[in-house]
Amino acid sequence: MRETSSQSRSDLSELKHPALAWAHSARFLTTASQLDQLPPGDLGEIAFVGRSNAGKSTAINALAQRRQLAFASKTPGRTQHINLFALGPRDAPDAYLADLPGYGYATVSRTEKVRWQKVMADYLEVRRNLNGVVLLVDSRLGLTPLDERLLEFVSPRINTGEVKLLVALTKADKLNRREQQAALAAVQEQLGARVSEHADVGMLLFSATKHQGLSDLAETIHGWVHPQAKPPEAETSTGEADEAKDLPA
Ligand SMILES: Nc1nc2c(ncn2[C@@H]2O[C@H](COP(=O)(O)OP(=O)(O)OP(=O)(O)O)[C@@H](O)[C@H]2O)c(=O)[nH]1
Ligand SMILES: [Mg+2]
Repeated sequence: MRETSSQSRSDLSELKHPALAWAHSARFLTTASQLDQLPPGDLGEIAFVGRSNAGKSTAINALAQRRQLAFASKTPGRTQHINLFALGPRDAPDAYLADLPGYGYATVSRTEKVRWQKVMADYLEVRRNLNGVVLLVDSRLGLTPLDERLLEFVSPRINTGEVKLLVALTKADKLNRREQQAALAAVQEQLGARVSEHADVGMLLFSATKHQGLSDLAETIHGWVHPQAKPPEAETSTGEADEAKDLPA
């Protein structure tokens, strides 16, 4: 398991970070309340999953550099559908990004919860073009039993290496340095018990407000869908961790 440890405010210039420029191309494609409404899986797909309020939509907005591309809200449970975004050149998209509904939202009815759990489990198990999962976890809460349950759904595919996993510890701006390190260590220990040697699993601290971890997040997901691409060059000179380099070709 790797930790992507760039914690300083990154130099976010697109020239230095082709993966960020790619992430900025994200645009809304479609929304689906059932799996059969999703477009055929012709392109690699990256799913953003996590508890309600963990910061999924905010992270997508930060990647896209758009305030309201994905609907972020103070009211948990706002993302009720699978929202799909396209990435890459306008005339030749090369990946999909999926914002999945958050779980653990208390006031949703039991019937709704069960229905959504089924949709999520099915999505994670059967969506063939799924390349990677970004699991967003509030850094103040760590991995909760619901997150572990979600990992159970997808871990068979993670353990064969078919699907990659990145755990992003969100809202890191709310923690001091020592608390951030403790949060990373706790999640690392919990994940360690779950993943096989074939799994491609990473984790990073993330703050949408401070842009912490943003370029590393972009580079990781870019590497998942462009495994053959050369890692972006310039950031080696900034001394930042280069997640994409570590990925298998
Ligand atoms: N301080 C801080 N607040 C954040 C950060 N990311 C998200 N938030 C806040 O957390 C709240 C929830 O964020 P969302 O992005 O809507 O969460 P979500 O995971 O999409 O939630 P659902 O759609 O309900 O599943 C919002 O008020 C955001 O402004 C962060 O990095 N730092
Ligand atoms: Mg959301």
